[in-house]
Amino acid sequence: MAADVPPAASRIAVVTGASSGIGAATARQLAAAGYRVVLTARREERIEALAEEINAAGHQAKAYPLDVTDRAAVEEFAGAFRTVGVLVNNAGGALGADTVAAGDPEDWRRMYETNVLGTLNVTQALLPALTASGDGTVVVLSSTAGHGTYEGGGGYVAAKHAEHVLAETLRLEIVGTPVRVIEVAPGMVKTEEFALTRFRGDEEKAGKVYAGVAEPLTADDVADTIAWAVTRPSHVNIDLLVVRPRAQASNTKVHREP
Ligand code: 8X3
Repeated sequence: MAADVPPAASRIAVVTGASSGIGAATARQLAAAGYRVVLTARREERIEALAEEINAAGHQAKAYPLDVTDRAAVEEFAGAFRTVGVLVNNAGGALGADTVAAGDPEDWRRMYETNVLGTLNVTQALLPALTASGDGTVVVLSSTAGHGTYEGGGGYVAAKHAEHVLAETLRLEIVGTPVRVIEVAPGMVKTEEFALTRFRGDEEKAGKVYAGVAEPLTADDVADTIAWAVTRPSHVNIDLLVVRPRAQASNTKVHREP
């Protein structure tokens, strides 16, 4: 870290989609690692409760309700910070598993908006504060769906590929500034909401995603990789970290016990 970097100021970590799953787990782990965590998500009650939990554990967290697709709200949010050390772009998700032939364009649009434009909005808005910290880190939570396709991946695979490209392009463009761009691409992660949201509340379909898989990754497993990548010395840039459960060799090759 450069000598003129104010240590406290470079230790704010903003996490989007912090109301559940990987976002919530990442917020807990970054707080435990010493960051002052700012939790953002649309669901205010959830992030308020998580902030209380983190503060009660002796760490520091604040909740700020935010819809990452609302550009004006994101800009207002960003205006509250002079410097930010870490931004974790986690908000997003999948809607539907239809074929390209049958996919609903509205699902595609919403996935592009939340995953890609959400990441774009928050990253653009906080980039000055990340740069001003003298030691900033942008994390983009993409997915193995951003690195290979599968049948029924449709708009989700397309959006995650776009997020991957956003991370790669940004890294090229800001090289020479004191900001790293880290992409974390998880494979099969069993969280309370991901598959359920994708299948619009259909528990049977959601359950099938993980059927017979002994140990899908947990939100904590992924948060652990994010916290590890973020806490490397500033000159070390983990460009891309792909993490899958042992039972998953590729997007389409998963070992399932009968
Ligand atoms: C989640 C991984 O395989 O459901 O990002 O697309 S997958």
